[in-house]
Amino acid sequence: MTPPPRRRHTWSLSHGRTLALGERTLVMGILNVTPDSFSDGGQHPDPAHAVAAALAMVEAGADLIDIGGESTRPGAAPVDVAGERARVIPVIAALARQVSVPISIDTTKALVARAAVEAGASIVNDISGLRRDAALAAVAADTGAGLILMHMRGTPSDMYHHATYGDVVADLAAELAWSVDTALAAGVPREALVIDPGIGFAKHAAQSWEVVAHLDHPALRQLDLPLMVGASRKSFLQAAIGERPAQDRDPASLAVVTVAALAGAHIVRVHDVAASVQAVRVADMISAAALRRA
Ligand code: PMM
Repeated sequence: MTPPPRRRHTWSLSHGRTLALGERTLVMGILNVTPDSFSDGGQHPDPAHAVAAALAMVEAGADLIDIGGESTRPGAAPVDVAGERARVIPVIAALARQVSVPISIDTTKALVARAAVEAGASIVNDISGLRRDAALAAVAADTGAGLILMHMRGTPSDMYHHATYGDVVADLAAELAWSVDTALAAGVPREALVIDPGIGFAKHAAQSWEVVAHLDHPALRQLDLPLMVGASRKSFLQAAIGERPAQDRDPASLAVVTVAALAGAHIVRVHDVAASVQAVRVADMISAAALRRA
């Protein structure tokens, strides 16, 4: 087994920061401050509780923290700008004062993204790949924030109606290319961009497995951008391990983290940070050993 050599990038973030990508696999810890996320909703009754959870993830080795205030669970109640801001901004502001790792805001709304960057976030994570709110690209352009462009179709409530593909990875790469072009046209520098195939979003389980199996697909590599992969606790894992509640899917999530790191992912987005840090260190060792012999 010879993993593909991972391309190195310098990720340009707001507040004058940069992050080296590709030297080792980075771990992004997930902090959902929602009452109803499928994997960890309702865990943080107040901002102090959420901040403590984020600090524990940093202590466990998280390289980044991703904070979200709107559940992406199909059928979840929508939250308006004011409601989403009220959930995430106090947590971001408090956390930014206490940690040096970059904070990312998981939102599709430009107004939430701008407030989050002003409060100290340096990355915007848009699961819609600029399809929900065109103004979000301008926030990244104006503030210099890093911008994660994830692939999905439709909205979380109707996305499975759109899950028809020829070659799922080639198709999602072509649609990510649209997101990339849209970001560049709005003035976001290429160095600010990271792409994400959006496992589980507008993809049935078999399609998500196909994405996991082909993260090194030429169509994705041709985009020549850093790759982030998020499979943690997602329902497609149940095709392998049987029906289990989300919080019991961490061992399966870890197996995908390892595969993604070996396939060249630059960042993995996870709930179980401590275990994932060990898994990516193992994968990085294997990659380095394989490349020495290649
Ligand atoms: N998955 C969820 C939410 N946001 N963002 C990116 N970039 N990639 C993902 O795979 C992704 C995401 C799903 O919900 P969760 O926060 O409960 O894992």
